[in-house]
Amino acid sequence: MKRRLFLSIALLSTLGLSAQQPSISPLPQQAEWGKAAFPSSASFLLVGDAQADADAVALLKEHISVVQDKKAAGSIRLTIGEANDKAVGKYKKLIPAQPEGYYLKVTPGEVVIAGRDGSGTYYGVQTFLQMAAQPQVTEVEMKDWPSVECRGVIEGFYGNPWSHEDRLRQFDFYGRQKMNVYVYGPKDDPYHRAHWRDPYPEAEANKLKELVQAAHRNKVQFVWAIHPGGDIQWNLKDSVAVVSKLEKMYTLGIRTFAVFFDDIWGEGAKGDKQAGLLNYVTDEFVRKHPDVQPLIMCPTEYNKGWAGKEYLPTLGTKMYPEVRIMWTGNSVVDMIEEDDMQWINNQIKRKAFIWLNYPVNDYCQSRLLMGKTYGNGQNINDMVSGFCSNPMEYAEASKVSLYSIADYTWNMPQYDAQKSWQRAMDYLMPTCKEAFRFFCQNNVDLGKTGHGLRREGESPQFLKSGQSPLFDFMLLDASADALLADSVNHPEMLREIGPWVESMKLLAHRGMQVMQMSMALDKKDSVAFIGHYKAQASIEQKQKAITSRDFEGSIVKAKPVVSGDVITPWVNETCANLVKAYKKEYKYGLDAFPVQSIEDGEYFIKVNGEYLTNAQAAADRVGDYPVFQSERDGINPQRQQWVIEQEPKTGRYKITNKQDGRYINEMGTFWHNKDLNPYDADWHTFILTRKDGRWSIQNAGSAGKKFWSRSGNRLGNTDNESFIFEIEK
Ligand code: LOG
Repeated sequence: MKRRLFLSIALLSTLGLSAQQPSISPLPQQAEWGKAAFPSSASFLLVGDAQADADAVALLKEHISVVQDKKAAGSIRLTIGEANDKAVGKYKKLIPAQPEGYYLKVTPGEVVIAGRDGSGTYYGVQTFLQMAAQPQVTEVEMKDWPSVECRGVIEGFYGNPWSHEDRLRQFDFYGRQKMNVYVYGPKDDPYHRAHWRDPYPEAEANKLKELVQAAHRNKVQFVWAIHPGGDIQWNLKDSVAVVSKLEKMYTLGIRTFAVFFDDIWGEGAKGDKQAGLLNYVTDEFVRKHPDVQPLIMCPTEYNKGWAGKEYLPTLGTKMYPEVRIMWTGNSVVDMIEEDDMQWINNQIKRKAFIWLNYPVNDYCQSRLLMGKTYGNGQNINDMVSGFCSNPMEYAEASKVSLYSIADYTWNMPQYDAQKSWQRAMDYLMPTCKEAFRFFCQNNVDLGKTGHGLRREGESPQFLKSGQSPLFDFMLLDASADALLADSVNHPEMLREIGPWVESMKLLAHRGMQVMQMSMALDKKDSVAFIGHYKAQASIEQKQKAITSRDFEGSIVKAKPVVSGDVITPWVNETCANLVKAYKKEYKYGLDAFPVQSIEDGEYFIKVNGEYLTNAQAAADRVGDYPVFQSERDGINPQRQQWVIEQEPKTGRYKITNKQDGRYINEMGTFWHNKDLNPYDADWHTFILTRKDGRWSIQNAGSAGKKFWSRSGNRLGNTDNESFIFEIEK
């Protein structure tokens, strides 16, 4: 076969007729393509279908036309089955040895789909169906198998859990993309975490049961996780409570379970106790059900940054070796590389099960992470026991990255992040490709966050065309319109990204107004300048009013930001600079601009005559706080001097200490560590209001709306506005 195919490829290419090689995703491990074999409208005579994996056969029959009569003219023989089935006996040696592998052969008169096991056959069918989606099915001999044993998704974020329909759509998608694990652990499902001891109410239990069946139909293991660490007591009663909850979940059809201890402290965080519980559950539950898989656990010290000396080795030595241990990498949000795997595997004496915190956006909710999935090592497949991605609460939008997670975990050595990203976008929005790609390119970076991950390449087109930015704004506007119009074809996607699309449109309009401000200033037309300034301000108001997930009971209501790394700051800064330039030359219309309540400068901040003082100056320290002191500091007066300046981006005020430049955060604490906790205008800025000669200082932006108070000898927070601060030169 091989030689014949080779010959025909050579012949075809000399004739210039080489057949279109279908693009299969995930990329198969080995494939030799030939010429067109038969039209995909062909009908098939099935052989072996009675013994073969039932899900695989059902899937196949859903998509192809089948004839019963052996002699039906023109039909193609399709042989299907697993390694030990008689029907595929002839091909047994050709089937890859790896679990879930398959052998697929297409010739003009025949198709063979032979799996190592049921999943293998199922994946062979998935590949064949991708080939049959082209007008012609192409000749091929293929051997394919996964690089990573457990590949998939962990619904493990804070915020609105996915809906039932979201999950059903996910499972179909995982089946098609050959992902085989879904871990259920939404932080805000009360029966997973806060009320882990309680059983699900009947209606919810029934829905879960339906989900489990849908997952299994798609060859996806449904893993249910319990998160007991917040209030667990290390006694028999609570160990029994865990087991009996798992027993209940078992009756819903679940066969793989996980126990999470992330984001807790105190008693629940003890490694030896956790290991003891996992061993107990293994003895009393897992080993009593032959069809239950070994447990998966998420440790408390789940990344290197948080790992002390004892905790992980304790798990490594005390917990049964079959228990799989999750790991997020060198930090909470990190991409995974070979050295990192060596380190953790050595600590825990087993292969870590990766919990990749990407594209999860629960800690940067204003951004959608639609960019390329890159940065994971391509040689770690044998060092992991699983690789799962924690996505966004936006299920459909997450598929851009999840598609690549599937590509990466199925065929790790040949993973191409850029190509995979492009295929993902086109696959998800086939009727609106250009606009969707453009949208994704403009929603890439996370901005500065406590976790530090950044994503490169946002808005690559911006200001690069050599044309006026007006051109970029027109493109943003037109793409937004195209996407909104496409909501008929992709209602789920548009429901999720809609607020960002709207925001993108308004950003474009605002950008256009700012361009006109600039032109008005050039022409010295103050009336036009003020007109466009007001227009952009009112668009900005509209933009700020957009809220995602604005429904009753919503756990997270996000304020969308588009191109938060490139275009949004450009528009803000350009606008602020134009206003500054205008103010220098013109008097007309000045009251259109926000009033600056206090001039930029250096001030003393006092309460009852006592000075707010930076007591232990040190530019690189975080976590200490300024205190009130009755004496003026005659030696280092800068310790009591505060630089107050208006942030052009937000119009609010930044407060830093003159001595060491550290800023005060919303808790009245110094927080300045350029690497970990960079200053962020959206977080650590304040609103200053004056009444009767004294000031109130209010948190703003993401820090909420509390007012500063005095609490003992330091700053505190209160809900009530009080004008207690004296701010003086
Ligand atoms: C949580 C996770 C959350 C993620 C990103 C783990 C193991 N736990 O910091 O639920 O979605 O980070 O915010 C986490 O990652 N804690």
